[in-house]
Amino acid sequence: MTKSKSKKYNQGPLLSKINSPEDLRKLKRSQLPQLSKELRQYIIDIVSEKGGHFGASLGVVELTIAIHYIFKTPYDQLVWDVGHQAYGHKILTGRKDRFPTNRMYKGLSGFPKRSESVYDAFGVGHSSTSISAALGMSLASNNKKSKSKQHVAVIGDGAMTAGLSFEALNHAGAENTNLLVILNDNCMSIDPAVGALKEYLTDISTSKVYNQAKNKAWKILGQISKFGPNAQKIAKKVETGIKTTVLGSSNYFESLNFRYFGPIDGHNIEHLTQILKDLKEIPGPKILHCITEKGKGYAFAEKGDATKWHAPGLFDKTTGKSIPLKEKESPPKYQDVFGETIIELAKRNSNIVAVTPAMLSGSSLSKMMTEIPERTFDVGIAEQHAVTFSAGMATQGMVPFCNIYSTFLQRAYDQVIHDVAIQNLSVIFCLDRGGLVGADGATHHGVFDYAFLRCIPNMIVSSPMNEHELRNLMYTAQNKSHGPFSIRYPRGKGVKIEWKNKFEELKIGKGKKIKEGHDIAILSIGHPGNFVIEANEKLEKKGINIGHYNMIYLKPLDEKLLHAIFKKYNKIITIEDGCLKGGFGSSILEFMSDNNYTNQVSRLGIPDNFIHHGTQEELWKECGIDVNTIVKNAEKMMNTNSISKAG
Ligand SMILES: Cc1ncc(C[n+]2csc(CCOP(=O)(O)OP(=O)(O)O)c2C)c(N)n1
Repeated sequence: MTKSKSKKYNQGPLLSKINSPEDLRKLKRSQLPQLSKELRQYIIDIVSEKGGHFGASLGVVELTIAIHYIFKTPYDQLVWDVGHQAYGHKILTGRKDRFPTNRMYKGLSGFPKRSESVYDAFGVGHSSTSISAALGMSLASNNKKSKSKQHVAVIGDGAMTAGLSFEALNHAGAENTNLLVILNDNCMSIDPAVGALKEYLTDISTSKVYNQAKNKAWKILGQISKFGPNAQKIAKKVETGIKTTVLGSSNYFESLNFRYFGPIDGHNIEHLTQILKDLKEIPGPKILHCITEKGKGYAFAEKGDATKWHAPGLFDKTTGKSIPLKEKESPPKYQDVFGETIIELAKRNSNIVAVTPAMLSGSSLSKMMTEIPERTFDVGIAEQHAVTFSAGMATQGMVPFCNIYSTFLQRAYDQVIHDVAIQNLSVIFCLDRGGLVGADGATHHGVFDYAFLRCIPNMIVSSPMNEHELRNLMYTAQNKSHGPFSIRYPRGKGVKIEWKNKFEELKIGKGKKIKEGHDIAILSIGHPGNFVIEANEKLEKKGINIGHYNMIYLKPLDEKLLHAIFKKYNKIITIEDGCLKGGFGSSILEFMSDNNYTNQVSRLGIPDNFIHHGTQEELWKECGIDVNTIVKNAEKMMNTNSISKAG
């Protein structure tokens, strides 16, 4: 881990003395509000200058302090869901001085990571895993007779909507373990929360009758820890009181056999610590419903657009204004080209619908939601459902564009095969954030999709090299029924300022010659084709003449073009921003073997290990798919005759 060479950030009188939760537990309870202020300010100071997730961590400052104050972490296990809200946790658990390196190359990870700290009980990044993981830990503790060990899962109302969370609640309710689920309810996912559970949570939080009864109940509960051995009996009585007087069997969590407590103000730290202390004495699965506010304590975030403050980029903390990157006129982001193009296509083709699992703004579908809401579906954090729902739509002749980040599609693999591909349904998968995504790191890189999609029968697998090709692929995919069709594009900007071309059909399975050459043929798929164009300029100066072929379709491959290439060039380089094992380069080796070619092939792509975080440029370099590595590889190849393989 690198230490930040940059400035020292003010830690405040209490925070400066805290290097572990042990230190925190030495504070008086009356000092915790002051510590909350200092922790919050430390997060604001650093995230405004270094970037990262913001609103979610500010919203759980009190919760974070209260949990570490009351529970004996790391003996007691604390599992964060998604983990984007765990900055306060990182700062309190020995990573305060390294926090300015958060999300930087070789710096702290932006998410909890077991290899980083014993306090990170479970590695995260994808949502809705916390209850399953904490339940697994709690049943393991039962087996090991560690009855006193506590297990706490902190999960947002957005993450609670996923099927995985429900599966875990369903299992946990039937087990007698020390499991506390803290529902951090801020009514927001990245975009406003959606679905019936949200309505339910709002009802329960605003019901007057319920809240009056709850307040009485809490008064009694506040006494529980003083009752010693009788605590359990008394808790049961209180619980029964709440159930029978107010909730009946209608409480969702109660009906799954959880003891439900709350809703409480998740920013009242004195109350929080008291309640957590009481809940520690109550055995079995419990849920504490906390109401919090995303961005709490930073006025601009509290008043502003919570979606923007989820991960606002760099900003001036005194004015709340974004700090724009110093750039001349630059090409648009691929995601925005997708967002504009789908509206254009949907206006021409009334069967087009857009589906997103909780990434409305991240996928640039917000504009379509405003303009054509009846054909735009945010289904919540539910990738499996998004795919099968799209399949259902397709059976009725709709043309679903199911937009899922490559990394999150991993969740819905069986749905892609079983619900879409086997039935050869025309679902168009737009896979955003393909390739190395940068600062979010290993949990978020979209590097496996080529390999896991190309082995599925009926599936068309494509990737555009630039904005025009993205538009043309989207146009081609919806023009007629092709069965499942994936279009995969990267995070960030494309290469064309004039991005809005006239639509043109890209014949399925047809690649493009970018440049004819004679020394080496470089075959690219997707955005890295642009690195090849840059590399070519350098190689020309070195007297190496390459041919460059942009395959566009990884499946079906343009075999006619490949035969021509394999006959003409002895030396071939493949490049992809996907995993080397089983991806584009592998498909070229298969073609070569199937057709008895013996050309020299070198494959550039993501090696067989998990790539951590950094800028995209740093990671492209680390993986050897950047311009310089292409140049070096070509030079090396010119000097060798044997078959070489990278990775
Ligand atoms: C499987 C999966 N899908 C999508 C995401 C992207 N994502 C990150 S945070 C987030 C919202 C989470 O909302 P919530 O659980 O309510 O937490 P909050 O940010 O409101 O604290 C989403 C959709 C993800 N991390 N994992």
